[in-house]
Amino acid sequence: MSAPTEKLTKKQLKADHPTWCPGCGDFAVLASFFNVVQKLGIPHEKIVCVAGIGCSSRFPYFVNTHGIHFIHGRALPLATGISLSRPDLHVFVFGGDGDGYSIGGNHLNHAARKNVNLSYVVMDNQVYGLTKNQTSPTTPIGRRSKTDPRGAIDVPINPMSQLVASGATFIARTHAVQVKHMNEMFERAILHPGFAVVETLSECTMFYPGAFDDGIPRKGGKFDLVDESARDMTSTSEAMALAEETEHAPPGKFGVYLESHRPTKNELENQWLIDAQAKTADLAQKDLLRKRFAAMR
Ligand SMILES: Cc1ncc(C[n+]2csc(CCOP(=O)(O)OP(=O)(O)O)c2C)c(N)n1
Ligand code: SF4
Ligand SMILES: [Mg+2]
Repeated sequence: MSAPTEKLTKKQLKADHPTWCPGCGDFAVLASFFNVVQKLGIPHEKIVCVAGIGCSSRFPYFVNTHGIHFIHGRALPLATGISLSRPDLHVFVFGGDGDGYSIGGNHLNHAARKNVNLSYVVMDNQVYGLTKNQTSPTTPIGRRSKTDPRGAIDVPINPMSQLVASGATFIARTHAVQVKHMNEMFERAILHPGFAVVETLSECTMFYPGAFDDGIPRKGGKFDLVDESARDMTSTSEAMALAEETEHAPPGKFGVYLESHRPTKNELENQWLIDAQAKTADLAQKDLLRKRFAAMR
């Protein structure tokens, strides 16, 4: 991580007042982002926030950083380009379960397998909030919505097993009411070199109130943590077993499921550039590209 140029304050980081409904879980995610970015002293000018479309994806409006509110489901390919072309920046992607697991699901697989260096927070409320209550890919069977008035009939995806299968190198799960835990997960994701995802249960108080009460002890639920000391944190098979346990015994486990290391796409591309420049009398990167395109004609 690059050295801070000045100590960042919350006042500097805040932008428009969030337009989310009262009590929406996304407020806590925003507060956590402010805390962690301040704590880590990331230089203000080095932060980029990218999002797709959805209530959660309005995030870039509420932070005073470089940012783009992009196309539904397409935040990851755009963020990949930013990360690869400006490896000095800290690239954050924010979005919802619909944006990330439905319309953007295939991009998620590819950004993960490429191990692009960025941090991705999925604010999963198990519903399409912005468009006012449709079934999402994580909506449980039986839940009624505008698209399933008699209750959802499709088996929901398991975000954790999908992320493990896709090749993401850092995968964590947290709950927006567990602020300390969420801060810790975000901090570890930011410090992870590679593709880091934090699946964050964030309640839609307007359309799906109480969805995550079973993970809130003061409401009679349990907040059961992953025991990292008893696990091989680099093992995809152990992470997959944990993901299955979470699917079959809600609310499941919270914490880091997988923390593994392999070269990032950023590092591999950079090495390719260094090798190519060594063979071409240190041609500038843009001239290398021009040469390549000319050869393809
Ligand atoms: C290509 C395209 N298809 C559909 C939509 C309509 N749309 C906007 S947001 C959204 C779903 C949002 O759900 P989610 O990503 O879970 O975010 P939330 O609002 O719940 O935070 C949909 C279907 C759109 N904007 N663009
Ligand atoms: S509709 Fe739901 S997700 Fe959207 S701002 Fe309101 S509470 Fe939050
Ligand atoms: Mg949603």
